[in-house]
Amino acid sequence: MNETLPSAHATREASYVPAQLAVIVPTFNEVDNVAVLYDKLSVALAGRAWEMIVVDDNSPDGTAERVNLLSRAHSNVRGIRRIGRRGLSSACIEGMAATAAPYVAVIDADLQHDEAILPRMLELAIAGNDLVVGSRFAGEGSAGDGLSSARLKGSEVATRLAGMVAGNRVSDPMSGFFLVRRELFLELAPKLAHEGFKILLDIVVTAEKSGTHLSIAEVPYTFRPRHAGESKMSPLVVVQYLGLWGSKLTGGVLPPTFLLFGLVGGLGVAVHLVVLQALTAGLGVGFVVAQIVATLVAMTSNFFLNNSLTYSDRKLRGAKLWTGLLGFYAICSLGGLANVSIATLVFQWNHMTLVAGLAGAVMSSVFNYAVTRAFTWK
Ligand SMILES: Nc1nc2c(ncn2[C@@H]2O[C@H](COP(=O)(O)OP(=O)(O)OP(=O)(O)O)[C@@H](O)[C@H]2O)c(=O)[nH]1
Ligand SMILES: [Mg+2]
Repeated sequence: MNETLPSAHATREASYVPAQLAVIVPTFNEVDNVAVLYDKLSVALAGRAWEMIVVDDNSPDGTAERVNLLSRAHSNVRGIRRIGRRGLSSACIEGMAATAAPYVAVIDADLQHDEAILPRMLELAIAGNDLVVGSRFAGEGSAGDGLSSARLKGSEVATRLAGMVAGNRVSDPMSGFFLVRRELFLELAPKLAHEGFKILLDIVVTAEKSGTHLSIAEVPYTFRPRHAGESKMSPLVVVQYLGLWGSKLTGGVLPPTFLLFGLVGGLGVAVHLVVLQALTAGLGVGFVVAQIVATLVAMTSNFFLNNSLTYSDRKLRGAKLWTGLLGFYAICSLGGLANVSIATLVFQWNHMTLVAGLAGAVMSSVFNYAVTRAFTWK
């Protein structure tokens, strides 16, 4: 590639030392943490060529402006500001793709991860490991006081589930603290799920699935309590994790968004039946009117749930929310037609009611998923 560069760019400027390590910091509302983290990284990585790349999803608390101030004071700080986007995994992916450093680490902004182990992690990567994981559960590592007992229990269950798809290759697959060779990351990047919170698990499973046997090292550390700001962990994040996990269980054949869309669809059936029952039995409304209202309520709740859960990374807001809802009604109505047509065809063919009904339901689910993904949450 270098041959094609104009000669002025082919050799390095005399005083310039390119970064050996890029530290990617995904942020959402971490205004009071980014400068403290930078200072701590500067101490931990003193004497090394490193850069910090903060990927901020346009946090309302002004994190990106704080990062700009840091960039004006330090040549090794850069900020990527994403507008109208949300998501931890995709932020990490975009940060990792934005550096020329041969080694890339990901660390949380809230100081829960111990930056002091980064030099050891880098040494292990330079020594030939593809992936080095900061682990709370290896050797002397511990979850310390960083997690409440309920969160610790949840984390244990999630780690065990992760082991089922990652083959127990790492003791802390839920860790958001790891270091990887940039080349390896770039190889895997097109196959990684952009949705969700758990990019490390995805990297391990995707590499194994594509036949790349990773050499993995772990460095223990003690997880600390969050420094400033609030956690973004929520029940939605847990359900999104189950979507990623289910997708990995199917060998990646079914994308996490399809599984979450299916889950929302299942809930929609329950909402429909409850509303239908309440209107007919409870309020004495006639069946046809009750069925129409129940259908509308279920479609509406499906839309808002998909917007917050399945597509939280590209959530529609403002005017787009309402045009999106109208489009969703239209697409789901077409999906209903597809359902009835396919079910009728199958019924004419084998006269088995349940099989025909199921074929229709599968048809409309796939239709609704594919078309809303292409038009509503594109
Ligand atoms: N860019 C970006 N960063 C995010 C997003 N959600 C979380 N983060 C960042 O990801 C890191 C981890 O998020 P946390 O809220 O600390 O999640 P956690 O560590 O699993 O949960 P706690 O233990 O409760 O802190 C932090 O640096 C967050 O600012 C997001 O949607 N976009
Ligand atoms: Mg945290």
